[in-house]
Amino acid sequence: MSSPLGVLLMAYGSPATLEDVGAYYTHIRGGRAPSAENVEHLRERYRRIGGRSPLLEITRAQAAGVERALLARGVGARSYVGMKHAPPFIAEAVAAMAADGVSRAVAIALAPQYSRMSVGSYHAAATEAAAAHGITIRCVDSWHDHAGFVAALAARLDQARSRLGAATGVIFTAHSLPERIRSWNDPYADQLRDTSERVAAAAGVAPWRFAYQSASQTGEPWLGPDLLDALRDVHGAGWRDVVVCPVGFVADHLEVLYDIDVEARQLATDLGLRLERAASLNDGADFIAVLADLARRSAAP
Ligand code: FEC
Repeated sequence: MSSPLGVLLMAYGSPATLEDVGAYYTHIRGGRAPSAENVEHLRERYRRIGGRSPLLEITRAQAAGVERALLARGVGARSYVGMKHAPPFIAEAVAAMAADGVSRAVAIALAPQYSRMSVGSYHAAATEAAAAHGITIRCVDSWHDHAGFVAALAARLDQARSRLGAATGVIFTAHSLPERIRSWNDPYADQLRDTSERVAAAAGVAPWRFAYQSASQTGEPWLGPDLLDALRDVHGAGWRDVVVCPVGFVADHLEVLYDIDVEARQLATDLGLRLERAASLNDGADFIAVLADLARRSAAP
């Protein structure tokens, strides 16, 4: 019997407990320990979302869903979850594949728009680990324009708008990155705009804007405009309600549950703006079908 196709889903990673926040933050910073004050500040954000992020659990549910969807289409597959900044790390997931006898695999970073700084580093980790185990791996580069992905986002957006009124304006968001990625001709910003345009057209939205969220304080400029400034701006322009629709994230986690649901919502309340967030794709059947399609297409000879 031929060995199953390995499907590696890769996501950012999150601390398992509040005690792990310091080590996690140090890993994100490339091994440089943050100040005790900054660790405590981050810990407080996790406390505000219930003490831990649901990211690993959701990524595991997505992986189980993809495996089932591929098997249902006659593709013998086995799925694995690897994280960038916390256990189970990408290298551990690839080692598990090798132990299971997987010789060919597809890797999908759960970040739809490509940046060398984000998706590029997932791919580097997966490729290096696969080479060490003699596994042939294909990495899916970007899927910001996948029709099923666009439709799944448009459906969540529609549901959120129906809670406010059909004429509601929308702010699409994604994680910011340092502005220096522009000097690399990085496709990230263009792909974000492209996804936003497609979702706006599919859902028949007007007016809409795009804003970045979750920028870090690293001492260098990050891509803007920031979501909080965009909220002030649309309020100034006369909007009275708004749907925030994250197009760069595919799961509930800290940046959605805190940065939008707590921080942005608080500002909206202070401004007198009604805010709804489009639900995350998580392990919704429509999104699982997208991941299965990406895996199947990339695995094709
Ligand atoms: O739920 C969770 O526990 C994980 C939430 C989480 C996600 C996420 C996604 C992205 N990040 C991206 C880039 C950066 C860059 C830095 C950076 C820093 C942090 C910190 C936390 C954090 N990120 Fe993150 N990110 C998540 C969490 N991120 C916590 C550290 C505290 C802070 O600054 O807020 C700056 C690194 C440095 O300091 O050198 C750059 C990008 C994504 C979206 C793509 C992806 O999911 O991979 C890009 C989820």
